Amino acid sequence: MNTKFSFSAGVWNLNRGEDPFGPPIRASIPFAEKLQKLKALGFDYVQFHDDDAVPLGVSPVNVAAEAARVRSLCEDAGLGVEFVAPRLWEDPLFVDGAITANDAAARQAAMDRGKRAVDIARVLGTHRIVLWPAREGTYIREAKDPLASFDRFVEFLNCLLAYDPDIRILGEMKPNEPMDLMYLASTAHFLALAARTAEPDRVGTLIEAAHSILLGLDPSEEMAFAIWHGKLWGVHLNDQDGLKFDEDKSFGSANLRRAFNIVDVLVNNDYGLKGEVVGLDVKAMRTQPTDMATKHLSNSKRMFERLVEVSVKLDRSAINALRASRDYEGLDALILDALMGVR
Ligand code: XUL
Ligand code: MN
Repeated sequence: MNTKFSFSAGVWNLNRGEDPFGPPIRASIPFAEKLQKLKALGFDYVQFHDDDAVPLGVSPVNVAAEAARVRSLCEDAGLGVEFVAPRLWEDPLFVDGAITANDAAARQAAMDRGKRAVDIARVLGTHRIVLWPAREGTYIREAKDPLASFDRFVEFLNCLLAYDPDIRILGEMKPNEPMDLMYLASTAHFLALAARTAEPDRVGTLIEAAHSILLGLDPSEEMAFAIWHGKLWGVHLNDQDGLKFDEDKSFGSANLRRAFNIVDVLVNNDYGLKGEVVGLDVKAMRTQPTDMATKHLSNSKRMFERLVEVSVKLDRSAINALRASRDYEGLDALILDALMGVR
């Protein structure tokens, strides 16, 4: 059982409130100030996309120096870097996907971009590369050959694994958005693909709660399955109110019991003891003004910590007795009482 956790968030979790239907409505927060805010909120790590850390305009000879400057800013703020994620979805070159694009030149550019992200990660002091394969799917199924696409995934992963012997690749899978039809919609798909790479032991997952929910699955069960494989190397906790767009709501705000089950699985299976971090991929509501647009982070962290207390306090022998007598109504009531602070 582990009850001591480290927390992280991405620089994108302090954003300007833009959405697909409206422009930014909050002032942008300078980078160093974001780090200070995260530290003040009790966070230990920060997460980056490759170009959050080193903009694409920086010439290749200066990438390492710029990454070193970012590392010192993080160190000055008292934060470590949890991971770097190559942003393989924005460049017009990746319009048809990066890893699975039909155009070989785009696939080569994706590998080059992935290697650049590894270079940045090395300087920032992390061996975790998170891969959210955003455009690796299709709008219509006839557009790509699925078997060739799976081969291309393996080729991409093998390329990065060969490039650096220390990195770990964490697939963060999502079933839809921005694409209608994604390849490898679930964690289980990615784990099955990982087994076909050159080094399966270096390919694992980061599971985002909202992504599991969008898939119609329970996140705690997806996380348990990854833990069972020894491959839950990161989490993005948040909440999601049904099958809509990816909402990134504060953790526990839509379904408290689902959040409890996530925490309970992490607590009871030693998540964190090998350096795994609790990431909170939450967005402030668009209505929040700048000075109040950190409460999504503090509320999510507090919710996690309170649910750890609930998990620790649960009467496990009572639970075992209720399981043994198959009194699942009694078990249901015990959990609901615990969540309401009654037991
Ligand atoms: C997308 C998402 C990303 C990844 C990092 O839904 O969650 O922010 O976490 O690329
Ligand atoms: Mn995420």
